[in-house]
Amino acid sequence: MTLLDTINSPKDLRKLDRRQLHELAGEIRYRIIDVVSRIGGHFGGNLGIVELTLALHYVFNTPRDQIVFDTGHQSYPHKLITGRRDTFETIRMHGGISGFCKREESEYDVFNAGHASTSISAALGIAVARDIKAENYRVVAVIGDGALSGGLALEGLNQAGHLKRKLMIILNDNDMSISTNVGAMSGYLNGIIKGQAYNQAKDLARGIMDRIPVVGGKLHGLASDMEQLFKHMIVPGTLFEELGFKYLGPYDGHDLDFLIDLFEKNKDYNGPLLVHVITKKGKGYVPAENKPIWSHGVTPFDIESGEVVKSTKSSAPSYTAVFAETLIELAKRDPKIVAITAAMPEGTGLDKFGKALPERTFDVGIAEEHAVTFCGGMATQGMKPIAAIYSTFLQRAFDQVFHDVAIMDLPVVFALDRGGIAGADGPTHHGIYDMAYLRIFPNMVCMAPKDENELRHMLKTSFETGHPTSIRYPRGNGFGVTMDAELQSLPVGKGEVMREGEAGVIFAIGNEVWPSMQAAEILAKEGIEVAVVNARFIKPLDDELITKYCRPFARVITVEEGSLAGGFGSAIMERVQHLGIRNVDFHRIGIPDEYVHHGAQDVLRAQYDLDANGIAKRVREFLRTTTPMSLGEMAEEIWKDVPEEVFRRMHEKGHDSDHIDKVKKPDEDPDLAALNARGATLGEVAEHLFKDVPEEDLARLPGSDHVDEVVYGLRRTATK
Ligand SMILES: Cc1ncc(C[n+]2csc(CCOP(=O)(O)OP(=O)(O)O)c2C)c(N)n1
Repeated sequence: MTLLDTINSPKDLRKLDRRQLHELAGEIRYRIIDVVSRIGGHFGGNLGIVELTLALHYVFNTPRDQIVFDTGHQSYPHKLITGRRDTFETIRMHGGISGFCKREESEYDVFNAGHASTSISAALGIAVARDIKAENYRVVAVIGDGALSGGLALEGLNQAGHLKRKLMIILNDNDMSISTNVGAMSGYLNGIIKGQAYNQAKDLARGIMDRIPVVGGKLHGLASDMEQLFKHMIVPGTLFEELGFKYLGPYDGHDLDFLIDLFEKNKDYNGPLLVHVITKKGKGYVPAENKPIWSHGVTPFDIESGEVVKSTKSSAPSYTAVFAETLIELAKRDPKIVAITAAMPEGTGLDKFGKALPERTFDVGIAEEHAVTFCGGMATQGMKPIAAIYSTFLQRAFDQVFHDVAIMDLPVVFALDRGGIAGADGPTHHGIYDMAYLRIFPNMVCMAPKDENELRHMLKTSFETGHPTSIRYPRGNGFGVTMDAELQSLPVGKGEVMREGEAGVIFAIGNEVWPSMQAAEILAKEGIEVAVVNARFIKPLDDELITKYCRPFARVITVEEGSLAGGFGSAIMERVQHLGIRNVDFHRIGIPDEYVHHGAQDVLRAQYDLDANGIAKRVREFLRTTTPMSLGEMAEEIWKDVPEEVFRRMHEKGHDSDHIDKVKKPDEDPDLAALNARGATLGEVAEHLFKDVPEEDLARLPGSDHVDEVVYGLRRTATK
């Protein structure tokens, strides 16, 4: 039995002595290395925060005292000692525990996260609520130096320094974001750390002066003035203190005993306190210490060698890699192209771009809002900026897309990686809202490639639209399709017919096009032929294709890896309505009104019927169980514009009553009922209704829209 096995909550932790705590730290580290090496996950940050987490839970009275972890990717040690030791092996798996803090999961998880830079604002909110309720507990925010680069964190600091509430902020500084941390704040923190040598010299000098008898005190005062001067010269400002915080640090964040004493001494400091600790990403596992960028989030690896276990999955190139290579190709030809990332060079592929064209690559830190406005500024000067930002993180910059780009119709390109279901990171990371939140802005062009080859052409096209343009593509590998050597410009707002079929039409977008094609093939084997359209564009939509396939009484299925609310399917429905086409029956496949849990992409896609089998099942059910309208309504619709006079003439000729009666009472016609039951096509229904009407009368019916429909339906049936 290990010590960790005895820790069911921080209460058990508090029973341990210091020596045992050290032992526990080792066990926690080992447990994380063991589990993450097998199932992957966030890694380096977790190894770096073991001592800090133990010291916090040891000193603070959790869960009454509230600890808010920023982003939450570094919460594994916290999870292990707050009741999730036995489920730890399920972390990030479907049905397992989350890789981030989640209130639904534990009373120790104070505030849900996944996106960075929220902890200070959330903790301040908690502290203010505490004060209003006149309660008395402690609030701690734990934030990394990377997350501190986010504007939101600075906004939180700004108010916290002003409000002066009792709030401890722990800056966990490992000099790393996912990549090396960037920006002036990062430089400032480095300056403080370098200033440590000065602090030590200062302490030494103080000690010497104190030992000089009598004049020691005076000298000390003089030294204190000198110290301020010296400090401002060597330490680059005391920013936090000037913002209203008491600043303590920098300290060694792996010195467990020291941290415990420090927190014990300062836990009741009555005001905003910033404790700056220095940690090492990957601490205690040499390959992770040596490769901190790799260690941030890992796939399974061999513990002995630290080598990544090669995946047996698709050898097709990843969308990210194709994006990066194509962008380099385009930028080499066009000196105006500049690429911007918000702290995600590796994730977006811009690390490669940065190596090829460093002077045209900008990492702005975790600052998506700034990234977008920065792009807007560049676009006003004729540059062609492309912001490569994960779909979910661009949500941060919704207003900047609107206010600093779209409303000025600036040609900024948004390359949205991780569009769709992102996988193990879960609800905070799925990129399922971008189609809904971008297509609403006038001037936007929004596209999604069906595969990695089309991504190349779309990327070229995106720089030619002259408008703000988004391309969304999924996490992971492409379909392994043949890649065209030459880049092509795609006609904006034009879709592509992939397949014809009479029973219905699937309008699919992005990575759902090929699964829709596979679904159509599954259905074809059952005798159900559906057409498939690759829409390519969410905006503008292809009116010609919509008019052709969304005829009255057509059965239209839309498929998207995105939210149904406001998404691609909604866009098609809106357009059909706008074009004045009536009586189209829709069925939309996508993400319903709920948050998608974490889990493997294929598992989640299957759950939402977004794989070939799921699409085929949904189309089959839709075609079988529905008709666009009830037969009675349909017949009424068909006959609605036929003038009374024609009815009368048909009646006089004596060959109408039967079927007109049937039309009036369709439910009494067993043949119609049978047609209804098997989900017959409009053509089949029309043929049945008209079967007794002689050719000459058909010819005499007025050429109204509805009659055209009937004739069109008859023709389609005839050509089957
Ligand atoms: C808004 C937002 N943008 C980007 C990310 C991706 N991301 C996750 S962790 C991280 C780096 C965080 O660095 P830091 O806070 O220093 O924590 P560390 O991993 O170094 O401990 C980034 C950029 C995110 N989670 N949220």
